Amino acid sequence: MAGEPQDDCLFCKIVAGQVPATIVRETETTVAFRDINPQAPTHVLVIPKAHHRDAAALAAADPALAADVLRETQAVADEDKLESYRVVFNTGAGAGQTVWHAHAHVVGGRGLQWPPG
Ligand code: IU
Repeated sequence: MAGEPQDDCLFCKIVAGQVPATIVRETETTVAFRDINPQAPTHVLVIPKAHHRDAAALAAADPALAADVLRETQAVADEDKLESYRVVFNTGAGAGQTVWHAHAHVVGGRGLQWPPG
């Protein structure tokens, strides 16, 4: 069911404290942790604690929670003192999504090219 923890979901396990992660921020509804394979000096993932398979499903099921995630991307950028940064929601396998629990990548701390690959 949407929002319920999934046994086979790595990010649900991070939320539950069953898989270690370098957590940088936590709120009642979200967790932010450093990506295990960083693509930039700052590469943090912001996730809702509730399980939703991708950003589109999250926004459809719980717009307030989607807003919480977005607000936390700004908080992460502030914490790492980033003047500019990129927020990415890879949505679908063709866009590079590999973990099926909605997450925002906050990437910064170096120059970023556009368009992305
Ligand atoms: P993607 O947008 O679904 O491809 O992003 C998943 C990210 O999760 C990716 O950048 C991984 O490096 C990251 N990640 C992680 O931080 N910790 C893990 O244990 C695993 C993946 I598996």
